Formats: sequence, C-alpha cells, structure tokens
Amino acid sequence: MAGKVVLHYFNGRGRMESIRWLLAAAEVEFDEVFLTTREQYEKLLSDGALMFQQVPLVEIDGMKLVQTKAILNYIAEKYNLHGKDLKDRVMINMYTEALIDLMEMIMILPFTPDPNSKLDNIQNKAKERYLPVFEKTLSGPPHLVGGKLTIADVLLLECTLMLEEQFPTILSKFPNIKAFQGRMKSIPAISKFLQPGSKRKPPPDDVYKKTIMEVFQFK
Ligand code: GSN
Repeated sequence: MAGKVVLHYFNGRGRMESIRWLLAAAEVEFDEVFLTTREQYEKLLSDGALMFQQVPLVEIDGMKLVQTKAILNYIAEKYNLHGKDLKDRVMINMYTEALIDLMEMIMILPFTPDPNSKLDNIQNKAKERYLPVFEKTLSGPPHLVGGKLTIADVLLLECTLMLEEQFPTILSKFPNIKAFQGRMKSIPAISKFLQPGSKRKPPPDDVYKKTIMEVFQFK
C-alpha cells in the first residue's frame, strides 16, 4: 500500500484547488497539511521536499510531486480521466490549459494592487475568448472530450463556478454550459464535494492572503 494522498498547501484555494477537485471527482481520499507559518515552509525546504522551492506539494504513491499541471496529469492518468488515446489527451490538455489560464487571472486578484480595475477585462476575456469555445463543444455531447468524464470537464465546472462567484449572470448566454454544470453537479462524487463540510475551499479572504504574504515574506 502506498498510503494516503497528502496535500501540502495553504488553507485556501490557490493552485491546489483544481487538484482537490480532481481527487474528489476520482473519489480519492486525501489528507491536508496546511502551511500557516514561515517555519513550516522552511522545514519543507530543508527536508528537500520542494523541488523548485514552491508549493503545491502532493505526496502520492511514495513520491513528493510538485508543479500543479504535472500533478493534475498524473492523477488524471491514474484514474482514467485523461481520455482514451493521444488525440483525446491533446484536446483535454488544450482545454485544461485554457481553463487554468482563466482561473489564474481570478486567483491572483487578491495579490494585485487594484483588483477591481481588472474585473472587466477578465469578464470580457471569459465571455469572448473562453466560454464560446466550451459552449460550442457542448452543443451536442455531454462531455468535452471522448464521450466520457475527463479532467477537462472537472476543471470546466470548477472554473465556471468560480466565474459565477465574480460575475453572477455570466452564463446567461451560455445555455449548454449551464446544462453541463447541472449534469456535473449531479455526479455523486461531485455533489458530495459541493456540500458544506467537504475539502473544497471558500474564496480567498484576508487571513488567506496574510498567511501567504507572511510565509513567502512578500512585502
Ligand atoms: O504550477 C506550479 O505549481 C508552479 N508552476 C508554480 C507554483 C507557485 O508559484 N507556487 C507559489 C505558491 S502557490 N501560488 O501561486 C510558491 O510556492 N511561491 C513561492 C516562490 O518562491 O515561488
């Protein structure tokens, strides 16, 4: 037995949240160690646990994995959420890369000097660049790639829920994505993750921001 999966990150969404979503969709149990102090981070560094001195860090199958996309791909491959062949996989990767780009724009908002000034640009990019692609792809099939659930579906749900938190009516002109959300939310593992008390994290607050600033000694 390789032991339980352990996530090392802050008690907040950040780059780890997509990993939590994917593990939940794959019905993989995991433990979490929350970074709250600079000393904890320095201990991870001195233990040699962080290849590039960065988190997310995920302990899985006897390995200490870093780099979010590599971790996501490992989990997706392992739990059969990465398509059936190379051509499925490249499509899945194109979708997930785009979704991560979009989610990163929202993720960094608490750390930018004038976040409100960035919102219009994010909303426009979402509506004009990203959402139309997913709306078109979902005009027939229930899933984005290969007729079955993949990491691309999981991240599309995560991303669109995140967008709706910022822009509540953003999906009003995207009925296929809205219907997709409904189907995804009814999957038992995902429904469970959306319930209060799950390991899903809330939007960033001041405590989360302050913890990150202190751990990384950002000014
Ligand atoms: O995706 C990844 O895991 C890496 N390409 C980036 C990871 C990263 O930037 N991690 C941050 C904290 S999480 N938020 O962005 C980090 O560890 N920063 C400390 C540092 O010295 O870079």
